[in-house]
Amino acid sequence: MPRKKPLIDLPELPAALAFVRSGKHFVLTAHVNCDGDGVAACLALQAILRSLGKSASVVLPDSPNAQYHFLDGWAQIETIDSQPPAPKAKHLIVLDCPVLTRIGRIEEYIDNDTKILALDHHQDSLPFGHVNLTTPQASSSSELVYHLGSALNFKFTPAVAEQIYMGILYDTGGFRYALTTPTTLEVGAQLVRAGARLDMVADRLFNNKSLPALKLLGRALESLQLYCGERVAFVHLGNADPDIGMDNVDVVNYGLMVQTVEVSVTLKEEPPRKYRISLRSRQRVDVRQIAAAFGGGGHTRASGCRLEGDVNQVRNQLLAEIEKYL
Ligand SMILES: [Mn+2]
Repeated sequence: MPRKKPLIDLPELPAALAFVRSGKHFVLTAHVNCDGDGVAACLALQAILRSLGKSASVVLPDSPNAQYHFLDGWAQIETIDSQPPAPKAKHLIVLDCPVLTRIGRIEEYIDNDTKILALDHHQDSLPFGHVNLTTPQASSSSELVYHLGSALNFKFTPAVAEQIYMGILYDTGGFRYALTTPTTLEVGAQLVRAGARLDMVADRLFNNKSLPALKLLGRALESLQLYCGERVAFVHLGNADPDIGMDNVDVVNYGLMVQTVEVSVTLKEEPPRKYRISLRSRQRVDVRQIAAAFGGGGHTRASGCRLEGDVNQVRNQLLAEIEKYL
């Protein structure tokens, strides 16, 4: 059957198609603390596989943030804790995850016979799958699911279009970050044509804070301080602050609203003396390299890592590394 030329160069696309066609039951998963892109990509790919007569379950290492509850298929998401001891998966698809160790207890699904398809767009993505549909050219894993679905001749329903649209919107900050490509915009247009309600999705994704989350944002912004000639912003949330997920408040993005700031950093303590660190940069600094210096990773403009110690120590360690790139 003649097929339209793909919008993106994916050398492993034929192998990914063969992988999908050869399987019957698929387990889909994403990294621990799965974000909006990971959830959306899993749900959309699940729907695409089911349309081919396959069975597909989304099983995540932990519960995703409830703010994505409006996505079709949300109620069927399973977490490994809700499961009896895992039967081994013959076909496992790992989405939005650069290294296999980040799937946490989902590893229990894997044995020597398990065939793995990795689908990811992180720059530091490792080819841990038998098939690796990975490229940093894609804005998001959700965008990759669109390309895979198109190659499978999937007819995008409004529900699936909205899942993918939300994943793209999440990872591109609403088509604003540098990883947005002309292809991403074309995919967005196709999804709107397929019935994605762009105003509804944007509203649910971006205007969706709980009151405690919004108040936490206020407290977090109170702690904002500038360093390195006002080029670095630090925000600190303590262990006592409610655990509503950093994701939920996007605190780190607010640092970049200060006009002089190039790098914005958020420290969330959880548990005491252990910090989850989010890094964002405006234009020049590759924060992925900064995160990598501490064993973390991510993207050029958005990355994360973890550090232990007292808050001043942690801040100074980060500042010393950031200064190298300013
Ligand atoms: Mn992603």
